[in-house]
Amino acid sequence: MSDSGDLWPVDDWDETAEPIEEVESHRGAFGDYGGESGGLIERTFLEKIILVGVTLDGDDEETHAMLDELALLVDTAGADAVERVHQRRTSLDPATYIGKGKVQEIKELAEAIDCDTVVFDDELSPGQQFNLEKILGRTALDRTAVILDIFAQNASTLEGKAQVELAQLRYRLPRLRGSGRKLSQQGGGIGTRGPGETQLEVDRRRLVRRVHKLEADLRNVQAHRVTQSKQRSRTRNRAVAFVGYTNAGKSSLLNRLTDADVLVEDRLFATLDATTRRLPLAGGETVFATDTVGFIRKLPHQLVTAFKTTLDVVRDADLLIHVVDGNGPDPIASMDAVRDVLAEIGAEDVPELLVFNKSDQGDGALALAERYEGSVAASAVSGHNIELLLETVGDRLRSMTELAEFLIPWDRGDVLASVHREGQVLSESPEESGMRLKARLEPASIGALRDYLIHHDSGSDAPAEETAPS
Ligand SMILES: Nc1nc2c(ncn2[C@@H]2O[C@H](COP(=O)(O)OP(=O)(O)OP(=O)(O)O)[C@@H](O)[C@H]2O)c(=O)[nH]1
Ligand SMILES: [Mg+2]
Repeated sequence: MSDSGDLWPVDDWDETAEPIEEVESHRGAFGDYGGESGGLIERTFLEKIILVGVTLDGDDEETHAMLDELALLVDTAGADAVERVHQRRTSLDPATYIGKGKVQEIKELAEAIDCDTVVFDDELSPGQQFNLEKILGRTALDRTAVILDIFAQNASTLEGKAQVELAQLRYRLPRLRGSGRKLSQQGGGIGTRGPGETQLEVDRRRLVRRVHKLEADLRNVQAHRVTQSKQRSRTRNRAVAFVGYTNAGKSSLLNRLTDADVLVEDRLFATLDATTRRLPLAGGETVFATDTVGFIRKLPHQLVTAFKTTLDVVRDADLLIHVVDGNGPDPIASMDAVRDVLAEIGAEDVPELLVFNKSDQGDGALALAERYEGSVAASAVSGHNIELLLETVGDRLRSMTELAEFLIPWDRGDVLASVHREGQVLSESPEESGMRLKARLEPASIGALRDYLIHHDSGSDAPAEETAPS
């Protein structure tokens, strides 16, 4: 076994260090990071994977639940999780994540069962990954790499592909050094042996250039979106966004409500691209409803930032329909994970309507709906409570606005335009001194227009907010 003296120094990327010897070979291609836009996993055979989880201060049960989920991720990525290794520690080893003795144990296990790759449930630092691969003699990956791989497989549109590639590159760049010679050959078809430092520098420069190109492309997409949403706000249709844990049933609900025909699959991260449809509500008004990418615990930060353009629609929504699998393994933990990501993208203040989906599958969804006031238990598959859901969405949106009546002088076309822009105009009648109109507006907009206000009905029919579980 190598002692830690041979390992990559943690947090110390010595540019002049000798290129490492290639690790003894293994079949696994799971960790080969693909080409410039490819996935991370070679699927010419079903790779055998060992999963590794560490319990720090939580309980073991939580770690095992995370490992269950990791096994599902590995399965979705197209490999086979055959063994699990679990360790309790008071802190993570900065050089090898788990203890060195445990690493040795995993190496022996991997040899015994002829496993190709070891996947760790937390993001490994580049140094940890390098050291683990060196000791284990096989690919060491983390949860982030597996999630990135699934995203790469599922990306279909140009924007989705660009976002995933950007996330992958941001993940790869700091690791180029750590994987040394091996990666500089595989990083995109250079293909010659023994490239050493110079080749690494070439690779790195090439990847950085590519990152800049993708960032610029995505900025263009975003600029286009902003123009579109400005056009939309002129007609002022309100917008709701479906958010939630992956596989909760967001796309199924959008399909059920709008004939959206979005791909629904019993697989993680089936949806990557946002799809927007008109959703007619019970009261006759129409809102825009957008289906979005699913979230997961420990969602890679690289993905959250790369998907910024897609996720802007969440931050800008008037209401989030937070879909929870009411019969999933740990609905509360998944809700917390979703809220963490919402906070990360700056959407924590957007009002949220909780929907406990899959009520056809068991009592979980109904029990949760009782516990969270204002929430709805429903089923996208059986149609249970779909009408109630539509009504609740309408009520929640209306509760955010108030009815007001204005008289706007003829010479204030700008004010008239701003009422149209900011609210929903219900009626307009021309009078001698100006235009009289009734509109629904948010209280702040009404405040700004108070000089022209002739009647204001602030009696709000707002339903109670969700309350925390008792
Ligand atoms: N029994 C039951 N299954 C459902 C329900 N809603 C969705 N599903 C199933 O759950 C799985 C995931 O559904 P999707 O609509 O793709 O879930 P999603 O939230 O869009 O998932 P991602 O896009 O992967 O994040 C599919 O197999 C659906 O058929 C429901 O109300 N009841
Ligand atoms: Mg979906």
